[in-house]
Amino acid sequence: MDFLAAARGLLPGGSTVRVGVTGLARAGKTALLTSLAANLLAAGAGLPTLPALTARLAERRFRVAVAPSGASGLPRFDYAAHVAALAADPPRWPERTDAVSLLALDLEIGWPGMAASLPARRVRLEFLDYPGEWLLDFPLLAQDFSQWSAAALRRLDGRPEGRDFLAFAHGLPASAPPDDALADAGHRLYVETLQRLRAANLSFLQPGRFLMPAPGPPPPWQSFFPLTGGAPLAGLLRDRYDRYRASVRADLVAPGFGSVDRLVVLADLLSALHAGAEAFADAAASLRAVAKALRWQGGAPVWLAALAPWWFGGIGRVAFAATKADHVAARQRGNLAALVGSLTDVPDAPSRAFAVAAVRCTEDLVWTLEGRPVSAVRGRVAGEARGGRSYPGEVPDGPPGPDFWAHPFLALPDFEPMRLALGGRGGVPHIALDTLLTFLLEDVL
Ligand SMILES: Nc1nc2c(ncn2[C@@H]2O[C@H](COP(=O)(O)OP(=O)(O)OP(=O)(O)O)[C@@H](O)[C@H]2O)c(=O)[nH]1
Ligand SMILES: [Mg+2]
Repeated sequence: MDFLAAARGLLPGGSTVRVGVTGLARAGKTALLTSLAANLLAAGAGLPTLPALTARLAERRFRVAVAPSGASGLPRFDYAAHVAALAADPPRWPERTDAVSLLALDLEIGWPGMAASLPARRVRLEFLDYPGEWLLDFPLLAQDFSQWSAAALRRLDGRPEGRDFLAFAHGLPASAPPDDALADAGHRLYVETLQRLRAANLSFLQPGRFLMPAPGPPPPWQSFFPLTGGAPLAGLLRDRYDRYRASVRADLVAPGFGSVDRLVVLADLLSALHAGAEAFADAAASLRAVAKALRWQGGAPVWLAALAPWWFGGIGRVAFAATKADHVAARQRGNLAALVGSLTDVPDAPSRAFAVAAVRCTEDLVWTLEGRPVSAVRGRVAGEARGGRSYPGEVPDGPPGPDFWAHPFLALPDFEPMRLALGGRGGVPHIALDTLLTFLLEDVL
């Protein structure tokens, strides 16, 4: 694998490494891609923005440029707009994004020592911004309509967010006809339910495309909802569910996506801890489901690897990363990485857990609280003139037990990004992006 990757880089056209970056809405995908690009470009200009990575390169030549889009059919990641937002005065966070986009960088990596005069290797590094909601559709491929419906309805049982939808579904007579208007009405109520559950900080919400639709007008077969029993309407919903799954499968093998060689799964676990036991359990369940879908790669069900070779066939490395780690003090970040690791074990692929901050907004400080030193962070809270200190509390190093939830946990202020030098050309302050990149690209370097 290492040899092959290196050998491909010797060819005149160079090699391409494609990294999928995924995570649920607000997990931090856009911030991460923007910061990776800014810091790689700055490192290519000789600045020490990614120390762990450049240490691997020793004294070799290293150049980085944003690649031209060529004939690619995928929308481009709008790097210029995102970095301009971070570099503005006052700094702004990048806008929300949806659907898939691609960021491509061209790397030139020279040879060490005596070989330094040989032509440099060229590697195209492609990052694919992929909605995590869509990843949560993979488990549906292994569930038929009645299994999915039973599970989805069970989940809503007794929840206020699902009251209107459940009243509708339970009110349908056994003779309900396969009627478009009925299907549409139920679908609308079900989507509203999912939106309310998301607002209540839940994250294991399926089908993912109901919350993060593919671009373009919604196809009629997307209008379905979970329903048990033998009404003729259920037959129509089953057909539509099957069509939905066929489309998930087709997306997976669409040539535009090509093959993903590496995957980064981002999770905002600090917000989940902050939101409480139920939100955390749900976030943990979605991460486990994703890790489980990846586990299928090497073993059963093999059919999934055959159907979706680009996701499941060739992923060489998987990084699971807890984001926004600048909210907690240095000593807590090891625990945060351990917490992600405890939820995501992928035996068949080299995988590692990280705690990262793509855009570091704080600095560490030691604070004396009731006469005792505690490690805390300090940063500027959005809308406030002065910097504030924050002591967010202890991060557990594994799924927390009932004791943990007895105390309110973690203040998570809305920090403003630090001011950037040179309009972003000096890089973006971060935590551990260099170790993350070094893990992903070890064999390429
Ligand atoms: N403190 C801190 N906050 C961050 C960091 N990264 C992201 N955030 C916060 O999280 C928000 C969401 O980040 P995005 O990068 O837009 O997340 P996304 O996954 O692209 O979200 P969608 O485009 O909505 O799917 C940002 O607007 C920031 O408020 C970070 O490294 N540190
Ligand atoms: Mg985004």
